[in-house]
Amino acid sequence: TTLEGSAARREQPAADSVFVRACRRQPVAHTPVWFMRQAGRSLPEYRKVRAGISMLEACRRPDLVAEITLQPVRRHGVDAAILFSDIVVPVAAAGIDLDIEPGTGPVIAEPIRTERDLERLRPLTPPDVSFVDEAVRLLVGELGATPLIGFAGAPFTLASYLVEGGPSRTHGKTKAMMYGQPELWHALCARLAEITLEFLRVQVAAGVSAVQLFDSWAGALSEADYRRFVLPHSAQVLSGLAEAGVPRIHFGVGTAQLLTAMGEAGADVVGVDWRTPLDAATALVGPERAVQGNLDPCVLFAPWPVVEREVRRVLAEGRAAPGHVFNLGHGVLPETEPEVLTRVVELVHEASAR
Ligand code: 1CP
Repeated sequence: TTLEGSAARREQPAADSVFVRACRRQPVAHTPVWFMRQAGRSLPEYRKVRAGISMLEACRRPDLVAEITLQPVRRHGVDAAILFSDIVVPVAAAGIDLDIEPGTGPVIAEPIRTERDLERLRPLTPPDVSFVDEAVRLLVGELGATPLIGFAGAPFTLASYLVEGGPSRTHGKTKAMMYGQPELWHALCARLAEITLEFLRVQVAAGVSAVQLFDSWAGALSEADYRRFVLPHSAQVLSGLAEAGVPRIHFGVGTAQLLTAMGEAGADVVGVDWRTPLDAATALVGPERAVQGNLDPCVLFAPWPVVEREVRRVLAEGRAAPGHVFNLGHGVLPETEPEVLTRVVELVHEASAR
C-alpha cells in the first residue's frame, strides 16, 4: 500500500508545494512556514472543540483530528498542516496503558524497566491505528494543495517516557538503562523503531506529503552516546521510509552537538532549535540537507518590532542553507497570541518573496 500511496501522491499538487520543494532543496517562490504545535491551546477554536474531551480520545476521533489540524491552516495561512496527534498514540495502540494528562503530558501506568516489561509492547499493525489512516485520508481531501505532515516520536524520546513513566528533566532512569543494561536498551529501542516505522508507513500510505521524526529529548546526550545508543534505531526508521518518496524531517531540542549525526541518520531536513544559528547549523548538516527552524518561541512574547527583527535574522541566516523551512525552534507555547503567529506568516512570505 505504500507504493500505491506514492503513485497517488505524485498526482497531488501538495507534492509540488513550496514546503515540499524547500525540503527537497528545489527553488521556491518564497520560504515556506509552519509552526510546531500550531494546533493547540494557543487557539480559542481549539479550546472550544476540545472542551470535555480527553487528549487521547480527541486523537482517536478522525472528524475532530481533521477539524483541529485544519484550524491553524485556516487562521494563519501556514504552508503546511501537521496531523493532530501525539507521539505516544502509537505506543498506546501497541498495548501500553497510558494517559495524556493536561498540564503534564504523557503518564505511563506501569513504566518499562525490565525484559519482562518489554513483552507489553506489542508490534503495531495497521488496524491498531485505523483512526489515523481515516483522519489522514479525510485531511488530504480537505487540504488540496496544502501538504500534510505526518509525524512520530523517535525511539530515544519515546523510550524516555516509557522508562521514566512520564516527563523527566534528567532522563536519569532512561540513561541508567542505556549505560547499565545496554542489551535491554537496544531491545527496547529496536521495538520502538518497528512501531514508529509502521506508524509512519500508515500515514504515508494514507497520503501525507512529508514526515517529521521528533527526537525532542536527544539533546540530553553527547554525540558519542547518541551515535552508539540512538542513531542506529532512528536510522532504522528513516531508512525504512526512503522508498516512500516523501521528505523526512528529523528534529530535536538542544542538539547543537548532534546536528551532523542527526542528518546522517537519514534525514532530508534537519530541524534546529533557537540555540544554533541556521548558517552554523548548515555548516554542520552539509549541502545535502535542508534545515528547518528556528525562531525562539519566546520571541513571540516581545513587542512586534523585536519579532520582526528576529524573523528577518532567521531568514537571513537561512539563506546559507540549500533549503529552508521557517519554523520555531520548538513548539508554540500555549500563552502565545494567535495574531502574532498570523503576522509572522505574512512577514515570512513577504520578506522572502523571490
Ligand atoms: O490537552 C492538551 O491539549 C494536551 C496538550 C498536548 C497537545 C495539544 C499534548 C500533550 N500533545 C499535543 C499535541 C501534539 N503533540 C502535537 C500536535 C500537532 C502540532 O504540532 O500542531 C505534536 C506534534 C505532538 C508531539 C509531541 N508530544 C512531542 C514532540 C514535540 C515536542 O514538543 O517536542 C512530545 C515531546 C510530546 C509529549 C507531550 N505530549 C503532551 C505534552 C504536554 C508533552 C510534553 C511533555 C514533556 O514536557 O515531556
